[in-house]
Amino acid sequence: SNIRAVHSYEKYNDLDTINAWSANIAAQNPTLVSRLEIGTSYEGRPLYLLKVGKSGTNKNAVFMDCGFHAREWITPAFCQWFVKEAVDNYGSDDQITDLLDNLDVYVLTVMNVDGYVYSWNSNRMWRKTRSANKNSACVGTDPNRNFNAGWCTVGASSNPCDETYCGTAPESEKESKALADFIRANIGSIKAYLTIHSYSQMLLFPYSYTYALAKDHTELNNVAKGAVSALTSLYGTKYTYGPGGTTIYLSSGGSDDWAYDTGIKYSFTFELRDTGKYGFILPESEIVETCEETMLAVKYIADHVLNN
Ligand code: ING
Ligand code: ZN
Repeated sequence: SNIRAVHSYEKYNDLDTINAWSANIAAQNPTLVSRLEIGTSYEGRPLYLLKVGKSGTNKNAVFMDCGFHAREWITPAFCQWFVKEAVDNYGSDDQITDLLDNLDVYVLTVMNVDGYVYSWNSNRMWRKTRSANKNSACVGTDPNRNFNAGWCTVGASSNPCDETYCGTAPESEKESKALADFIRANIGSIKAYLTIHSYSQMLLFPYSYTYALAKDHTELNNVAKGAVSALTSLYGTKYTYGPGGTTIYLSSGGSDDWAYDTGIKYSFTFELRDTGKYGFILPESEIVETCEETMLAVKYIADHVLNN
């Protein structure tokens, strides 16, 4: 249909609705939000990045992405919610105001745009990108196995028909390459990398491609502990936290491990609600609570970045 749905923060929005929303929120809040295009997807869709923050010189930044995996619909909903909270509360809430005066937050609301559209129109459980694979009828690469961090060594597949297919090389996917290129171009200012997935209720940090502890393990563990405690304080939602390899499973080519090895110390993967009752098909009735509690964890991490 060519009739665009009305945007709502309390519902899942399709990609056209999200793109119209992002254009609008930037136009309505020009001193706080701007929209950049960091590349295009395999199927030619723009990859829009929102830059959220008060203009200033030499600001540090946090990069946050949602929608790596197509079916994880709660995650683009959270990225939209984050931007809403920023524009609604800047100037009235001291914590948000301080954060946005001193940090820019780059928000990639839907990383895997082609997969997201496919999950709306054809297969609700789609995970990967939608790129064609040579000599195979199977479509797509797992974008979270497609980064240069122990690439395709463990917990990833070299078979294009598998859900964890690592692709033909690190950053073989246009979406991964665009994200990595943007981070490399801004490596001096980006101090934190947050990648939002679902489900499992976990806060993960490097490493996932090895059991070796990260150089900053103790600090990352303390930050994760504080962030989880903030999240749980709102509705009692229980989260586990720790290195990806031991907390969820060993897997290589993840964007958080790549960001960490590229020099971004505060690199975290969120696994939002729930723990499996609804899984990827989290009901819309849980969007508001999920976003409210996750905001507390993200603000906790951003505060830590600001003060360290
Ligand atoms: N989970 C992540 C996945 O890509 C993960 C877990 C995190 C793997 C960090 C590697 C690095 O499998 C989901 N739900 O996608
Ligand atoms: Zn995921």
